[in-house]
Amino acid sequence: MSETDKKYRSSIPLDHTYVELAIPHRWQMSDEEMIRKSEEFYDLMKKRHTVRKYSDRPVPRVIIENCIKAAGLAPSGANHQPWHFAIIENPDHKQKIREAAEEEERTFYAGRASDEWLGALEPIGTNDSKPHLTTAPWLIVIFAQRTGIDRNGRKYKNYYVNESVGIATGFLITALHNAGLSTLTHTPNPMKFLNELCDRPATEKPEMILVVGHPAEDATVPAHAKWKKPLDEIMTVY
Ligand code: IYR
Repeated sequence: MSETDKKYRSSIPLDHTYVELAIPHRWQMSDEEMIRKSEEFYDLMKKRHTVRKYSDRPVPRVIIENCIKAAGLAPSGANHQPWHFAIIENPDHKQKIREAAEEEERTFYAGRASDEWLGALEPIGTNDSKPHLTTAPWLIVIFAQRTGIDRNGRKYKNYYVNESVGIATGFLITALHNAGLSTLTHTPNPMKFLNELCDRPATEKPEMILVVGHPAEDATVPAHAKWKKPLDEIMTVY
């Protein structure tokens, strides 16, 4: 096994055996209780906004760890859990990420993006300046693992990688919001520089940077972001 494979191998058991367990947890709720819980969760999620301006108030690492543990519970293709979360608090490291991201963004906003794309971003008010990448206390770089290396050094394939990482990211954003934190899903384009800056192998694809912290005193949200499609537009009853 190469040193790189050794470094990135996973503890995944790949012995292809099927074992059944009694269901480990079962809710015992009345319909009324379930209705109330669904309403309460909707109210909680209505309070989530993407925040682009952060205070430098520190956030204890244990909160980030707990939220990543929750994200790690997400369902995934064949339960391969094809994700890795690089968490960054070090100011020099955040500065390096900011510089590389801003360099990519400058070319994006200066013409690499189509006029249609830039037009779509106008109501969001984004540009190539990304100060939140250094002011927010934590950056979480989310990597998708297209393949993995098992403990014996054998390469294996992952399945439904985008879907799995998308679901885990949703869990993570929800867990951070529930813990009283704000986030920004930031997608510099392209993002290959993150492999080198986070020391992750080429088999992993950086999906996004999640900026995590508390909003700055003068933080605002774009009015456009508070428009949500009504239920009858996002749902059809058959
Ligand atoms: N990556 C750029 C552009 C961007 C693209 C979309 I689609 C957004 O919803 C927001 C921004 C940036 O982060 O500025």
